[in-house]
Amino acid sequence: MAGTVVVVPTYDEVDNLAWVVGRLRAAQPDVDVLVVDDGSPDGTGEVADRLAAADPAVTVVHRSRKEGLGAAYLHGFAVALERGYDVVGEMDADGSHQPEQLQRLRDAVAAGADLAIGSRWVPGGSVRNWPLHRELLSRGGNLYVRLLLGMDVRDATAGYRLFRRATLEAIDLGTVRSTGYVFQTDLAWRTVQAGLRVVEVPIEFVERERGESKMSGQVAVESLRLITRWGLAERRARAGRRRHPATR
Ligand SMILES: Nc1nc2c(ncn2[C@@H]2O[C@H](COP(=O)(O)OP(=O)(O)O)[C@@H](O)[C@H]2O)c(=O)[nH]1
Ligand SMILES: [Mg+2]
Repeated sequence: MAGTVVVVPTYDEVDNLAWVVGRLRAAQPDVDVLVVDDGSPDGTGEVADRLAAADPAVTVVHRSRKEGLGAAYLHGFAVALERGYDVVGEMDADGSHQPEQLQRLRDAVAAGADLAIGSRWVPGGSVRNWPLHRELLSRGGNLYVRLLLGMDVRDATAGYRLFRRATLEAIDLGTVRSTGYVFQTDLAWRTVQAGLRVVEVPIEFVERERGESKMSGQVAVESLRLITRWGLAERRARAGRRRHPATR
């Protein structure tokens, strides 16, 4: 089966999920939806089951406990690849990623992107209703990524994405260990290192109006720790290439 599926991870999104899935199905009727719920105590999993019962394009994976965004996506990607989709996406369940803007990402993939990222920090991109501290955290985090990894991606932490199937198959998901939001940077970095094409398209990110953010200090610390480690490894690798240039 060819086609596109968007994976939507949920943890306590009972007031948002039906609204977001409904908008996505209306905006892109040929795109399927795979909800990955980590046993949300607020009943999000049951809402997802009701949506799936009413619409064959919507399916649900239930995980027993909260293991972080990265783990939820890895599970969702494995299911999506197993089902044979040739484009696999990411979208938050809280309305921050507007389903009405998914076409921009689809256009980028159709034009040759191996990974399309809906970016807040390219010209034309923006955030609505974000407190200053979140903007500083996102901009600072992305600056750190660019300084350490030298990766030319403006919004490496963004979670509105479409991957070609071949991209997910090329970046060795079996070795991904990041669990929090640094998972996004991890996958972008793997895609760049694999020599694949990352294209950013501007989006307007809208901060959630209902429910709570799962961003935490622990998530931020994991990001800092891993990006520093990858940056140092990259420096060592570059120095090694300078000392031992490949003979051609
Ligand atoms: N399945 C699952 N989803 C998660 C987890 N952490 C966050 N999410 C979902 O990931 C998306 C982004 O999280 P959110 O709290 O909105 O982060 P923020 O936008 O950075 O404040 C939302 O759809 C969350 O419900 C998790 O541990 N497991
Ligand atoms: Mg959010």
